[in-house]
Amino acid sequence: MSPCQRPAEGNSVPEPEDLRSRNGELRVDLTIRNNAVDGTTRYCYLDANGNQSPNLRLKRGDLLILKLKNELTEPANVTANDSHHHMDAKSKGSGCPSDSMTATSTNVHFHGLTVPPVCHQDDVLKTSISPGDAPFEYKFRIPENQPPGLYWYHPHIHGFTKVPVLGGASGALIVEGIESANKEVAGLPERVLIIRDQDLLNPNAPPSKSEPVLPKMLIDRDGDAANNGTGFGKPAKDLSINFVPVPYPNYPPAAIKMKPEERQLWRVLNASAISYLNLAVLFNRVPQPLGLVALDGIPLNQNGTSGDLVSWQTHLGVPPGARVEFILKGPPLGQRGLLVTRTVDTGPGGENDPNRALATITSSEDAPEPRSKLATSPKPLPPVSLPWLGDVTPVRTRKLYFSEKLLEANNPNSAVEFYITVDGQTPAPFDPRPGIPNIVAKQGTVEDWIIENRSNELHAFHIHQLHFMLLDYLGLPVNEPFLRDTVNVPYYTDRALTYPSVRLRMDFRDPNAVGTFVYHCHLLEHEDGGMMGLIRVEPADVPGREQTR
Ligand SMILES: [Cu+2]
Repeated sequence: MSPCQRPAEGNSVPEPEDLRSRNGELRVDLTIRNNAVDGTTRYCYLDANGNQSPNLRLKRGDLLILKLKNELTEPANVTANDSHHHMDAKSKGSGCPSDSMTATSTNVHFHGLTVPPVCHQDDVLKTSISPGDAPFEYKFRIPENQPPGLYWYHPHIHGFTKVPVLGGASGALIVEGIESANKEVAGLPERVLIIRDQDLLNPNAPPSKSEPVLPKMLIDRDGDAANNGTGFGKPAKDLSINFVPVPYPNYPPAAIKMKPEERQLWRVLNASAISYLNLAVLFNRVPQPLGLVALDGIPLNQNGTSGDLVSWQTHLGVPPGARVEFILKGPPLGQRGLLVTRTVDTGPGGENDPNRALATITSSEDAPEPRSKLATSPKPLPPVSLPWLGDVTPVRTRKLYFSEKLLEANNPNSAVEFYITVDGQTPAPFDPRPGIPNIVAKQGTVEDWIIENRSNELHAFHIHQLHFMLLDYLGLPVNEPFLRDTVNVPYYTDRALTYPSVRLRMDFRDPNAVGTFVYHCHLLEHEDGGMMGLIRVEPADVPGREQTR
């Protein structure tokens, strides 16, 4: 029997099983498995009861003990791009330290958590678990100062990240207590929605008859449908919502039921390997207000000055890896809503992310309540102990840039290398072996980083272990009152006078960020193709010696 069963299209959106900490501890046994279906490979995390991708729910300060068993087999759809990163599988054993990074080895990255980048916690550089190994134990505490919100887990073996994530290897980790950070969500029922992408179920189908006729479909260098800039046509990947597929070409929506005009907190993770989302909820085709309260796990009022901040938007852009948490008021009785993703212009070199439906929202008095509800009268969170990042003077400014290179300059169909380069260094695909950091920072400091995009497609900058503040976007100050861990960087065209960029304030103050870890593009075929760099955060200067710097 295939272990990674999936709901049928058009099904109601199931809620992932909740695994909650008790008495300050959550013990979880997960097995990662895969199976081939129609030329693609599904992946799943299964808990001891066979639930796929359970929600891990912990409070600040709780201990997570996660034992991971690897039961992977060789996937059917390893591409050239993935296999050219094959490393010497026999050089060192598995566990950690290990450099046996193969298509069947695995590990876990806890995206967004500020836990140390060390073995058995959140290291992805030296941790590799092979099939047949004894269960590998992850064990760490959710930091007391981790903002409450939506985080997630997924494998992070360099060169082999896209295939398992595209296959469904991802799940939510929720740090409880968002209602303590923002009273506006107190008492609301909450719903965890994980949007994943996957290989097209109907790759050879013509577009739906309801769509305008487009010029010939183009294929990009990765073999996906290239961005046509129209909002229509074949997408690069299909999407699913809590594993209910919504396949091209007709996008039969999944189903969500709500009580009439009920307010709920929707916690949405874009766990796609490469697909961007631009979410909207339509009633009678009219976009409804979405009350954004948190982004990338961080409450919008994180800087402490804005009270119970709710930012009302009609659409929310969500790059791969990012999260949005928003208040939605359901449709009145008798009206039907539609959760959609609007088209994202990924650039001339990007993939096609067209308009498509994800789920219908129907209202009825007897609609079941979501399983989880936020506390009605929460205790307020203790104030953040460190000064607001926006008020701290950076010790330096660095510039990094995303770029791409055809391996054969005159052959547009040749393989592509993907780089993220510190300005002044030589562009090179990420190589984990030498272990020489591209950047050395010091704990206790903050730095400003300018991230440029010198390629003609979007990239999503992500760094492990810490969050950053978005200072400028395309040269314009935004100075957001909250932090992110993943940010879109607009694409370059040769009509532009300068390379598009974002300016970020990087926070190296937390001692948990000491160590060696990575930053990369969260479009996983770019990451696998080399768009990753290494940073070492050194311990703070010994007190009393600081003046010698
Ligand atoms: Cu990228």
